Amino acid sequence: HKQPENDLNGSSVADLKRDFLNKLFYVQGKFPALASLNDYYMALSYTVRDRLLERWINTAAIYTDSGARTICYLSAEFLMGPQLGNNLINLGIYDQAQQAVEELGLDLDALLEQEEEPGLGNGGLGRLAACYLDSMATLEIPSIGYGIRYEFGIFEQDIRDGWQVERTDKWLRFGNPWEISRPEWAVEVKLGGHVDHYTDEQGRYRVRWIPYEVVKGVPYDNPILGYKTNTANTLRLWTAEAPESFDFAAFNSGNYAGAVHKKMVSENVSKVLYPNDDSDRGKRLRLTQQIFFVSCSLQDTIRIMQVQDLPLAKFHEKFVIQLNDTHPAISIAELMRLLVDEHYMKWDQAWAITQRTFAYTNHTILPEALERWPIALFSSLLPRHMEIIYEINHHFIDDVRMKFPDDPDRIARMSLIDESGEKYVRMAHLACVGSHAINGVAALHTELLQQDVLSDFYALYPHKFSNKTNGVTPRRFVVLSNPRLTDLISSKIGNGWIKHLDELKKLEAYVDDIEFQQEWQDIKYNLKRDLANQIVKDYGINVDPHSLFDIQAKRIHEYKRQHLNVLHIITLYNRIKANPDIDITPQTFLFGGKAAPGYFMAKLIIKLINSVADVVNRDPDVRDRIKVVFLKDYSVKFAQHVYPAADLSEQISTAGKEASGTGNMKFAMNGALTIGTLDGANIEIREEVGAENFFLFGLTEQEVQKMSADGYSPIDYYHTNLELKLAIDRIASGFFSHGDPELFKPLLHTLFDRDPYFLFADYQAYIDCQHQASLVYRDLERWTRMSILNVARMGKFSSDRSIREYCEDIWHIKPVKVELNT
Ligand code: 26R
Repeated sequence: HKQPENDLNGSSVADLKRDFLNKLFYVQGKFPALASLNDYYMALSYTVRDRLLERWINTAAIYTDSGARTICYLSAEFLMGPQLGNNLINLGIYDQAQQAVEELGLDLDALLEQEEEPGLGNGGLGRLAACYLDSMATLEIPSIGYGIRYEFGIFEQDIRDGWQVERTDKWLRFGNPWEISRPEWAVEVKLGGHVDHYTDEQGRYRVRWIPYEVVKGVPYDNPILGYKTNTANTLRLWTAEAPESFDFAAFNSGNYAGAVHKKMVSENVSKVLYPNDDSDRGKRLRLTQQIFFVSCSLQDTIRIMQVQDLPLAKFHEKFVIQLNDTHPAISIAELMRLLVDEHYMKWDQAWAITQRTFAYTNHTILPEALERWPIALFSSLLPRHMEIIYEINHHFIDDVRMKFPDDPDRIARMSLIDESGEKYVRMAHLACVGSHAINGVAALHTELLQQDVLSDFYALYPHKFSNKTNGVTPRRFVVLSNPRLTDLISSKIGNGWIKHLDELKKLEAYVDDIEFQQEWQDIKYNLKRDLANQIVKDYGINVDPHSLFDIQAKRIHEYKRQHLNVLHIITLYNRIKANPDIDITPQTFLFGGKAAPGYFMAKLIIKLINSVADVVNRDPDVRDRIKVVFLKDYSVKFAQHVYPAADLSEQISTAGKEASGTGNMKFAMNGALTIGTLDGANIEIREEVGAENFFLFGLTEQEVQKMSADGYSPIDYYHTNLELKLAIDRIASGFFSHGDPELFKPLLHTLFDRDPYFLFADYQAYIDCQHQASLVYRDLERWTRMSILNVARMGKFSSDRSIREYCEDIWHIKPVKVELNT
């Protein structure tokens, strides 16, 4: 598979310059005087794409020729972030490209800023999928990511009068240079209608699903380049289109023509990403999206088997399919349907294959985020899948009965169908029954799955459970985001750490080196100054780069407790008002994150942050000692400027609620210290960096449980803690809302009434811990040593480590080397 003779592969500055100008002329159709920044961005992107195509094509060829075992990562979300910079890094041509564009009078940073990122995800789960693709390619693991090519990704966030306002994300507006469509591999997906059970001419029992409508799925392929390897895997995203013609013959009886004569609304299916990450019960279009991308992807895997001449009986040997939460869990019924109905496999054999194929990752134990679909909706959209799920359930309940005789309560609890009131399909139960592996995303989270949310399944299938603590890719979140820190680290310990993050340990040798500490501080200071400059530009607010940059950046959620952070800020403010000459460490509080458009309380928290910011930033008594800024439209692209500039990373969720967190890792890898609870991966981060290098506070998960059980009374804290009372009263009085005491009432009411996330219970511990952090920050040398040690000890949290664990314990896949033949 030799590349055609040409010079599109050169990585010298001269080659890049020449091809860049070629792309500008022949692809963008512009000469330099007329070219826009976007034309330049496109020209450079196409130049880079040429340079990865040989790897991409060779990788596909080698996988095909070798029939390599492949992991399919099924995810409704892939939050990829901008591609150009990452591809330059992974190709190892970043510096040459920088020089090439510079010699043409352009600035690489400006071109990188031009890219509209594909925001095809909400937050943690979607970004984790993207980090895992990077690690799988870097580790040379044959893999395909399967998802949806949403025409509109996560909404853009604007702030008006302190409130979040959503705008449509038209990320495809100026074209996407990274994707290649593959219309020849389009497939059709059936929806609605009814099911016929009949006997064919040979007297065989057959099932025929006559749909109400059919949607066509067209794949768009995106290259996923490994870091300095020849491997380029594929992210295959499906777009929904109306089928040109309907294949009536396939349903082989003229009677059904009327049933499919419906006007198609097909394109709607992949139109927009659902921006909820809490709950969206019973949205028909959301279930349609799930079956759409799942069916397209499974049909695609069957096509691949056929191309490689493999019998379907070996499906589970060729493929392992990882379910990124339950959003693709309908796969289990869909694979059964394809094998049994369309390929006439016997049920038991199909079921054995299905169970061996799937593995399920759970990402949340918040009850409201556990997916369940009303039976009526489910069977009207997926009548055949409903039948299959009943059949699976029937077999499953027999198994449970065998192992636990005379235990009807257990059967009711475990059934795939919730029959306690309105009937629902429980997607997590389907995922557990249909998979051979089930994992949580941090040690505590897995523990809670086993002891609590999925305890019945743990009792039945203990061997299926394991923990896979999340990780993040150091390529994007250190090398690309923080080149200055990268250079300093590499100047001391070489650059092996970029692929083997444990090597960061070698930095510990320099922790007492005064010169190294100084360079470390200078870099952090410069990064903070850059962010400060951006903040003046965007918001007209001056923040002091010498102040402690305290950052909370993540989706807005009550369980993540951005409002606890606000209570601390108000407390500092109150102290200043009571004693304007008080000696406090100057501190800059930065927030970033989106609220689900329908999540009123989250939106009110954004309004509160902005309202407090308005007052604090303008009050002359404060004398600029504390500043508060809400950074709008937080995205992967912007995050890359935020993590490097942080001193203190806020990871303050109620213990037991945050499955893992991954932002916590990205901050720490960039030298931020963490203030956090014993929740999710915080626990493991603290274990790695050492308790003395971590600001810990708050109730443990067990204490939270106990308090809940014993009856928690938030109001008692309000009445006994004067500073807490003052902070709350400030809000309640209307001080931050132009005298309106009504505005924040719903928020305060939840706190007084139930405080489901234990803000009041954790308030004092948080205030004390913040105080401790602010004192340490005054000793800059001590802080710097802690910062260095945090980075040196973050090796565990590379997504490479996570992927190695998945490969060894769940997927049983080994690397496949790709050679280039030019
Ligand atoms: C059901 C639907 C509305 C929905 C629920 C939840 C859609 C999306 C979500 C997002 C959840 C599952 C999510 O992003 N979870 C996060 O996964 C990260 C990666 O594992 C964790 O780090 C993080 O703690 C967890 O909240």
